[in-house]
This record gives sequence, C-alpha cells and structure tokens, in this order.
Amino acid sequence: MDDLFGGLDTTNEEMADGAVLLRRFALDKADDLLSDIGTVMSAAPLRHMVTPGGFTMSVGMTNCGQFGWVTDRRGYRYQNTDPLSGQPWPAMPEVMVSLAVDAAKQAGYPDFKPDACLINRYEPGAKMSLHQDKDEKDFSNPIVSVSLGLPATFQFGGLSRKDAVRKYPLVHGDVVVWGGPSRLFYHGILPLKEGTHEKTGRARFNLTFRRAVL
Ligand code: MD6
Ligand code: FE
Repeated sequence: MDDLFGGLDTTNEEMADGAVLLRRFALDKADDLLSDIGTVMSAAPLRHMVTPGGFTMSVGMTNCGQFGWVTDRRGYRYQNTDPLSGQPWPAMPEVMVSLAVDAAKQAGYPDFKPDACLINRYEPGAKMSLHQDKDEKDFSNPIVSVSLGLPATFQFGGLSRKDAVRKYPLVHGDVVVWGGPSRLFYHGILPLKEGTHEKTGRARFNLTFRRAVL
C-alpha cells in the first residue's frame, strides 16, 4: 500500500468506485512497450483524425490489436482495418497483452482480454477534451490506460458532463484501470506542458486497452 521505494511513489489510489490508479505499475516494462510502440507506428503511422464535428484532433493516433478506434466525418467506431492502408491493424505485441491483463487482474478484473489498443501521442500543447468512452459493445469490461513519457494532468469527472472534475497527475509508468460504476465517467487530458523526457523526448504516449467487441 503506502510504500515509497527509493523515493518512488508506488501508492495505489482508488479514484472512484471501479477506478484505480496503479502508480508506476508499467515502469519495468516501459522500455519494451516503447520499442513495440515504435514497431506498430512503422506499420500503422500516427495520424491526426477528424471528429464528426469537423475538428482535427491535436493528439496523433494509431492502433494495434484485432480492432482499432477511428473517427472521421461519419462518426466514431471500431474497425478491423487501418483506413490509411486498408490492411488489418498490427497485432497487439505480447508485452502489451500481458501488461494489460496483469493490471486488470490487480484491479479486480480477472477476466479482461483486450482486443483493441489505441495508441495516443501528445506533444506539448496537445489535449483531449472531456469525453466518455462509449463506443465499446459491453461496458462490463474495464479499460486499462498506460502513461509513458512526459507527465500529464488527467481530469476525471462523473456521469454528467457538468459534474465537478478532479485532477490527477499521471507520470511515466502509471496505469489507470477503470470499469464498473465509473466506466462511463467523463474524463480528459489538460494541454500538455512543455518538456522533454529521457525515454520519449518531447512527447507523452498513452495506451488504452479495451474489449471493443464481444
Ligand atoms: C489519455 N485517456 O490518458 C487519454 N479513456 O491520454 C483516455 O481517454 C482514457 O485514460 C478511458 C479510460 C482511460 C483513459
Ligand atoms: Fe477516454
């Protein structure tokens, strides 16, 4: 619980019923994850997708796994091919699968089997406005979210867009597992502050593992 290993805060924190922050849970796999992210990006490059409302997202995105999340003028959805290439998304690397499964287990979701991983890349200034994740088929599955590189401030609200938000700093190696009663809570990322990280340079990567399709 409240351990400080060598000055590293690895305290876990319940953010809401069903949502837990596993501090530094991914730290020992971070280098392998970043190397696999590079491999995925060379097969399925990052792109700035357009929302149905016509806004270009400031976050660069790609996917791996059986399904990938996409948005364009027609809407938000999961699909099993990359719209840039028409090819299937790259397979989910084994280190990603095992990390997501282990984190979900630790958080009390022993049956989680991800079929989609959305890869988000933020540069300083990039942000993610408040939103709900509701394009998945079955909300009984949690989402596992991994932060790598530059720090960010995560905003976490409630079931209504108008609910008050709390702010959580997320750093390299942090994992949020999120399901149950808070699965549809509004959340977002404040504009990233300027900086450089020894592992990622001027960038933050976020991996969100989902069960998109039954
Ligand atoms: C991010 N994350 O951390 C954006 N969604 O860059 C999300 O939008 C998110 O972290 C659902 C569950 C966990 C998340
Ligand atoms: Fe989200």
